[in-house]
Amino acid sequence: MKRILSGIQPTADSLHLGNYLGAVKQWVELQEGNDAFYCIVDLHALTIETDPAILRRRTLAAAAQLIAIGLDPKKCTLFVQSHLSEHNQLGWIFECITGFGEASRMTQFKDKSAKSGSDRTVVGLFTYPILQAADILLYQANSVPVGEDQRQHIELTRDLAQRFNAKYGPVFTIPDAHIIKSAAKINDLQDPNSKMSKSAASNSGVIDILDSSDVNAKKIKSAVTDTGKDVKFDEKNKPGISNLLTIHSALSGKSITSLENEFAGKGYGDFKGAVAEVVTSFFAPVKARTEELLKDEQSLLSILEEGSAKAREVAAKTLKKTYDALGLVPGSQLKG
Ligand code: ATP
Ligand code: LTN
Repeated sequence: MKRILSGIQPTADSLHLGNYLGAVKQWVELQEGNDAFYCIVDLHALTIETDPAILRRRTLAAAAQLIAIGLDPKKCTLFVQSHLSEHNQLGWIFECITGFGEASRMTQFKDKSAKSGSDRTVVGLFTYPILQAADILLYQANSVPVGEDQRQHIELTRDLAQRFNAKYGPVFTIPDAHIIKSAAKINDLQDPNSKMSKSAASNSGVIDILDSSDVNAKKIKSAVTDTGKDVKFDEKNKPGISNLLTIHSALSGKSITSLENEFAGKGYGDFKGAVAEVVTSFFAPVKARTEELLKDEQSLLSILEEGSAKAREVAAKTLKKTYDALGLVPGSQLKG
């Protein structure tokens, strides 16, 4: 069986359509026939200053949404990163084999730190991809389902694993990024040349899973489109319509060509109405199930607790192998 690992940050109250189509949809598919581990990366979320009550709420809300959308805790291991100290322990080891220049070249770090300025950028944002590498390599993952924006971080993870193995022996599996080309980057509805993002300056182009159907339908109907009136996929000249075609196709399962044919001769208005219908009919039941799950916090916590126990079995083994390979003298904690 292939080992799968991926993670999501609890940095917003709701997941958005980009998170779902770029990553979580693949998580749901990959829990069948694979040994899948999915992690709510709350330690990564600390790189953004958050009120403690809000972080706690978002962590539980992320778990509830992932289950509501299709993750089945009987088929996959769903857990919380901070429950396992192994993530930080392995993270430190990789910090010691990552070049400063190498980490400085990460575009996500460059973009995010440029936005806040160096005085307000925390060191955790700089080491963020190294902790991410530890998340992945601890579980000996073969495949990591993520959106396009994470490709460079997975490349770094592969480089670090290869570097470690070459120097200290074959401890780590080299993972592949699992990126579905057709949905790897869902764009903002108001700014169809930028990725839909939790940290977007304005929420008006972001489809949140937990927003009401009315709000989401309104956002889709006021999505920025292009001059002209043909519903045609052309990312360069028609980024807005192309983004909506991608969204419809990924949710309905209809091909882009069949959608172009279906809407030939009809205006943008009809097409946007159809996209709104596909999106809202998909997310309305997810919202209802999430609200139901959040009513029973105890059950959610015990699902996460069980997930963490299963994760620990794998993580502890890898950490022990790593320490041994490095020549760290075993203490009683790691003798196992
Ligand atoms: P931010 O943009 O604020 O950094 P985010 O919205 O990217 O946050 P994450 O928790 O960092 O959210 O991402 C979770 C997963 O969703 C990752 O695999 C990421 O690649 C994917 N993802 C996020 N946004 C998009 C998008 N617009 N299109 C496709 N995939 C996306
Ligand atoms: N950086 C990722 C979140 C993340 C992750 C991981 C993804 C943290 N650890 C391990 C895949 C595997 C992001 O989505 N921004």
